[in-house]
Amino acid sequence: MTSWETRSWISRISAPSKCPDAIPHVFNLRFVLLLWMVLGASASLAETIRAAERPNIVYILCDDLGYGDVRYLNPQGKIPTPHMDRVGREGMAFTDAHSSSAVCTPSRYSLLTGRYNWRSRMKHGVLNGYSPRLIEPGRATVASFLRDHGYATACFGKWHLGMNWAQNDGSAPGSSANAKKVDYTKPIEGGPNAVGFDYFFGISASLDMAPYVYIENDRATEIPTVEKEWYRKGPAGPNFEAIDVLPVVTTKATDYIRTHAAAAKQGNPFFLYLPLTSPHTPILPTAEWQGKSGLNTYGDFVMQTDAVVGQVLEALDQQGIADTTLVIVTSDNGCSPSANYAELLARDHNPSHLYRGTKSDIWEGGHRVPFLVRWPAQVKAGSFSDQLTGLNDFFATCAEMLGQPLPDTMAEDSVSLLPALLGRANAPRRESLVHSAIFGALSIRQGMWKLIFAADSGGWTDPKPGSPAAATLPRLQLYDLSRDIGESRNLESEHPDVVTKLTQLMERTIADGRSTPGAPQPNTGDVTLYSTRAGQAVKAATAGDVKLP
Ligand SMILES: [Ca+2]
Repeated sequence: MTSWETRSWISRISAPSKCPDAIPHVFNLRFVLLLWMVLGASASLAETIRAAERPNIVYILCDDLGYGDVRYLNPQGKIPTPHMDRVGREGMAFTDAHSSSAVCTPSRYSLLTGRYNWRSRMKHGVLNGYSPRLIEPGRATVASFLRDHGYATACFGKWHLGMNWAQNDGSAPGSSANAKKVDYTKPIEGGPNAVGFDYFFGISASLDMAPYVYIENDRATEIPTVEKEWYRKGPAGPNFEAIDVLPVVTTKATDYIRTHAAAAKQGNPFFLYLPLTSPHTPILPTAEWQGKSGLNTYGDFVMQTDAVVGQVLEALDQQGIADTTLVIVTSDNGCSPSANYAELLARDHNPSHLYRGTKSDIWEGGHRVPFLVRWPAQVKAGSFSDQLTGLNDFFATCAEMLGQPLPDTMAEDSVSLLPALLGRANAPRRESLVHSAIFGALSIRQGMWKLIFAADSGGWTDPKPGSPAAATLPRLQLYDLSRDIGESRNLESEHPDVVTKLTQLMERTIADGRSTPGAPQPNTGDVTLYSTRAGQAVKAATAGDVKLP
C-alpha cells in the first residue's frame, strides 16, 4: 500500500462524518481490514521515528538557485559547492524534485501550505513588499502543524508571502499596497507569526523590493526615513544595506540553533525555516566572496550561499544535534536570467543543467530544483532518489513522520516522502505533479509524460507568451521526458490518447480542489486551464501582484 493510499484512509478515519452510516456490511468488514492494515503500515514508519526521536528540521530554501549550480547534482558545474555537496553525500539527493511554480511567491505558498499555489487567489506573478497576506486565514501551514505538535518554529530570511502593513489613513491593514500610506510604527498583521512561526526575523519580500527594513516578528526594526535602490527604489531604513542581509540572517539562524539545541536534546525539537535572499537579485556577494568563482558575480554569490549552508551544518555539529536534525537544501525555482547565462555558458557552466528554460518558464529549467535531504539517524548516506516530488510534499512528510493524520482541509496536494527517505519506497508515490509558470501557464507530469497547457515558454524565454512566434505553435506541448529531457520534440499530435488522458487528469485535479484522496475542497477563485496571459497583461494585473524584472 502506498503512502498516498495510506493518507486516504487516515483522512477518512479522521473525518468519520465522511463515512456514510448505510455502507454495506461487507464493505464494513473490508474497511476494518484495511484500517488495520493501514494503521499497521503507518505505525511502522511512525514507530521508526519515535524510536529515534522526532528530528529537528532545518529547511534551507535558496532563492533562484539552479539545479545545475549544485556540483553534486551537476558534476560538470563550475561553481564549487562543497557544503551542499556534503548534504548530498551524507544524505539523499532527489533528481526529479520540483518547486510548484517557476517563481518565488507561489512556490513558497505551496511549500508551507501543501496546496498548489494556483488554487490560491494568486493565479500569476508574485507579490511585492507591501502586498497583503496570501495564505488564507484559517488555513494550516506546515509551521502551524509542527507548532501544534510540540515544535518550536522560527523563520529567518525572505518571507515574500505577503503581510498586512498598517495603514495611516485608518483603512484596514492589508487593504492597500500603497507604500506612502504605511504606518511603520504599528504592528504588522498576517505575517509569519500569524501562520505558525513563533519567531521571525527577516524581510518582507525579495531583497530588491521595498520596504528596505528588517522585520522582527510583527514590527519593522527601524522606520524607513530615507530612500534606497536595489533594482527598485523605495523607502529604506538608514541602517539597512542589502549586502548585509545574508550574513545577518545567517548569524541569527545559527544563533537560534545554538540557543535551542539544549531543549532539542530534551525532546523539544525545532523547525527552522531559512528562506535565503540569495542568489536572487541584487547579486551582491560580500567582499570575502567577490571574484572567488572565477566565473561572474552570480558564481561568487552561489559560493557565498553554499557557505551559509556550511555555517548551518557547523552549528549543528557544534551543538551535537546533527544526527537528529533533518536538513533540507533546495530552491524556490530555477536559476534566473539575471545570473547572466551568456557569461556562465561561455565558461561552460549551465545553471539549468540539462533542462530547457530558466526561472519563470513552464519548462524544466523553471521548476526542477536541487533537493538534498540529510538526516543521519534515518536517511542512508550517499543515496539518490528519482521519485517525482514537489516542495508541496513537505507538509505530508512531516505529518507522516509524526504519525499524525491530515484532515481533508489541510495540505490537499501534499504526498509524504517519508517512505522514500527511509528507503522503503518500492514504487512511485505520486500519481502526478502539476507545475506552473509566472504568467499562469500550467502543466502536468504523469510518469515521464509532461503535458503543457500552453504553446510557449509560459515565461521569459522565447517563444514568450503572446509573441508572434508563439502564435504559430500548437496550443499544447507534450514531451516524453524519458527520451527528451530537453523538451525539444513536441509529441502532442502523435499521442492524442496521452493528451486526452492527461487533460482529464488535470481537469479533475482542478475540479476536486485537491490531488490527494479525500473530500473535494474549493479552490480560491476560478482556475484557468488554458492560460492566455502574456507579459503585457500581467503589468496591469491585480493590485498587489507585480512582474519580476
Ligand atoms: Ca525565487
